[in-house]
Amino acid sequence: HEVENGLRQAIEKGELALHFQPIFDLATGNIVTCEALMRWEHPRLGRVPPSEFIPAAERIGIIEQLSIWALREACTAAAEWPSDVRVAVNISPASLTSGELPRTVIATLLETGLPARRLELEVTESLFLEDNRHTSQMLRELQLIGLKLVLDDFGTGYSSLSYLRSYSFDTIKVDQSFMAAIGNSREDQAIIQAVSHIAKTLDMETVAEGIETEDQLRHAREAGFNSGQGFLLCPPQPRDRMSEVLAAGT
Ligand code: G
Ligand code: G
Ligand code: MN
Ligand code: NA
Repeated sequence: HEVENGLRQAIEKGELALHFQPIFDLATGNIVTCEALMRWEHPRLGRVPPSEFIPAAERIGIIEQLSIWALREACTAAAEWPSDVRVAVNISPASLTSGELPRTVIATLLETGLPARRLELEVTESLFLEDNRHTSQMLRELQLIGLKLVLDDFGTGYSSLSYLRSYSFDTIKVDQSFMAAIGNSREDQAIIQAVSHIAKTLDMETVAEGIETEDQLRHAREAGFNSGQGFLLCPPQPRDRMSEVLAAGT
């Protein structure tokens, strides 16, 4: 309960922060996107991981407020970066159900001055609602604004392939569990190659996440992934370090 009660006030008390993790083009080595990752420093409990407080926010019905906060913070930060890399914001599927998201996004882009083409929204596949007309219509509205939609944690949901058919995502981010043991798993190697092939055929980009070793990086490259993210390439960075990270180029 301390988590749930504390979370209700976390925004006002300024306890939430965004960190950013660069995503690199595997062909050029350039940063193409930075993913915003929420951090919460509770005064007594210390750092509470998102895997704990995001589900808590969903339970107590404030996930939409958290998403709006993250969206505004991320767009504000990105508008000040010294290059035109994109910023990716995680959107909990629970925030898709009210139908307000497109309007909120438009208002936030106007307010922060960030061009729509510099925003990506990541939607976690494993929590996706079943084939839902409202959801697919809203996702299309979001794309019409000019931003990109990323299907996050791909391969962990109940019907991964049918999401590709029902919704028009721009990018597939393959779940890091497929990269974890890639070096000695013929199965995982076959899966990431197949996903890469499907994505190319459907005109989608691919991101490999959870790249921690040179070997994993090589497998992602050889499978033809467009970009990669992971501790090997760059861990999540506090917001005030991003200008430096981006100025360093790569
Ligand atoms: O950064 P970390 O590995 O601790 O993040 C754990 C999980 O929390 C990830 O699945 C990530 O998608 C999720 N997460 C991080 N920040 C946000 C956020 O701002 N909104 C939502 N909905 N999820 C987030
Ligand atoms: O939104 P998503 O679930 O994809 O969030 C990515 C999460 O993965 C973040 O919590 C981030 O801190 C974490 N992460 C980033 N790079 C790595 C990595 O190389 N290995 C592992 N295990 N986790 C990572
Ligand atoms: Mn993500
Ligand atoms: Na993910």
